[in-house]
Amino acid sequence: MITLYDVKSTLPPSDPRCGYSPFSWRVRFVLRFKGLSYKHHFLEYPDIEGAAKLLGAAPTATKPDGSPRYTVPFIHDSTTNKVISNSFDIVEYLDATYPDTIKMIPEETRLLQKVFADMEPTLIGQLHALMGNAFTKDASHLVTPRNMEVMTARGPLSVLTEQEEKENWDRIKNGLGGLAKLMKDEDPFVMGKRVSLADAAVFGRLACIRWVWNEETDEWKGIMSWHGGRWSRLFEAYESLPEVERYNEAEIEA
Ligand SMILES: N[C@@H](CCC(=O)N[C@@H](CS)C(=O)NCC(=O)O)C(=O)O
Repeated sequence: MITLYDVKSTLPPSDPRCGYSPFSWRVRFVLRFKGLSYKHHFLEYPDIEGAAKLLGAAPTATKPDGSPRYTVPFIHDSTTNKVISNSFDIVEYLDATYPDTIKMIPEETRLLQKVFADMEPTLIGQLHALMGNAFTKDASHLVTPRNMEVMTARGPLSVLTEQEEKENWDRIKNGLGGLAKLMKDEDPFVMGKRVSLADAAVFGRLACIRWVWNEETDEWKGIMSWHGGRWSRLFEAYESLPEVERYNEAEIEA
């Protein structure tokens, strides 16, 4: 069984919106398309480094002081006893280890997938300011107090004027619109008819938006209608597949 380590939020794991990290959402998208079951384990920010070190998950970046930064997602695969961190490396590992499942980094597209995955946040537009602003208001209840403490210790959360909020949403709409323009209208996925990691990257960002702006909000309804409803079809493609996530409420509460 694969265990996926993710950031904890206050939503119960059984809530389909539960999921904080766009990078973990990439892996969840891939696991569902592959039909691989996984156990979802949630950590608060202060516990990520300890859990990663205990399992032997490698750091994925460096902090400003030069020390290693440990991040989620990382996975432990009990079948192979391997521990892998970094969403791209996890997907590459899953492709190699489960060759009978759909390849998310198709042959000879490794570099292209990597460039797309790395570029995705700038391609679509940064969510940072919008999310910070939401966390100072209606969405504050989504973040656990310990996570909030870490986030605010790193710098004050953005407070945006209505005009700035609008500009930030426009940037996201234009980013996604630019991508939509490059795709053929009839093609559901970045590579055309074939799903790949690039779609997981787009989906991950949108799933993170849906965590903060739920289905009832004008923001989410807007996104689902943008660009001919293309992004709602991406969600339908994911949601039409059988659920592969397993969670244990008792463990989550512990
Ligand atoms: N390149 C990494 C990025 C992962 C990442 O930035 N994860 C964030 C959550 S969205 C994290 O774990 N941050 C922990 C921290 O900053 O202390 C990947 O693709 O997996």
